[in-house]
Amino acid sequence: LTTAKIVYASMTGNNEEVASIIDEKLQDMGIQTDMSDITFSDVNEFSEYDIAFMVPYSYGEGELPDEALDFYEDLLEIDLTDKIFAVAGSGDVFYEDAYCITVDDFTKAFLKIGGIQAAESLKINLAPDLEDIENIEQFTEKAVNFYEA
Ligand code: FMN
Repeated sequence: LTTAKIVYASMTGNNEEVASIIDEKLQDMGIQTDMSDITFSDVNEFSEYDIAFMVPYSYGEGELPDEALDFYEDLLEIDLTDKIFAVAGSGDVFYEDAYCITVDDFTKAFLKIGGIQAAESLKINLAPDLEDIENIEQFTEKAVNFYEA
């Protein structure tokens, strides 16, 4: 596994930060990365990388973020059979049942199109604190080492 694609959706920066932590960890592990904002990303890019990371925020108590709608619909139209993927995202525990619901939505979407989940989906409350950073790094490492585990 040598290359990774990270797509994030972030309005106030928390998920961009989560994506950056994943990106840095991957680079530390010697993996070539490409990180992009969902608005400027195409679902077909995932096919060109060994592992796919998705990092969305959650909004509107269960609705997808507006700028994630097209991407999500497009994702369901492609075939990512046997592509390993991992989803992490920051939401707000205030939303209780809808906490990080978009993380769950994308996890289900990747599974539906044949993806192999490389790490348990990770939910982060608001801006990542020190413990979250550690968890994000572990999540990243676990995903990358999926086939070695
Ligand atoms: N967080 C959730 O976990 N579930 C939600 O349903 C949800 N709805 C939101 C609706 C509104 C109007 C706003 C302003 C925030 C909502 N959030 C929800 C919280 C954001 O997902 C959270 O603040 C997140 O960290 C923002 O990420 P960002 O900084 O990358 O934009």
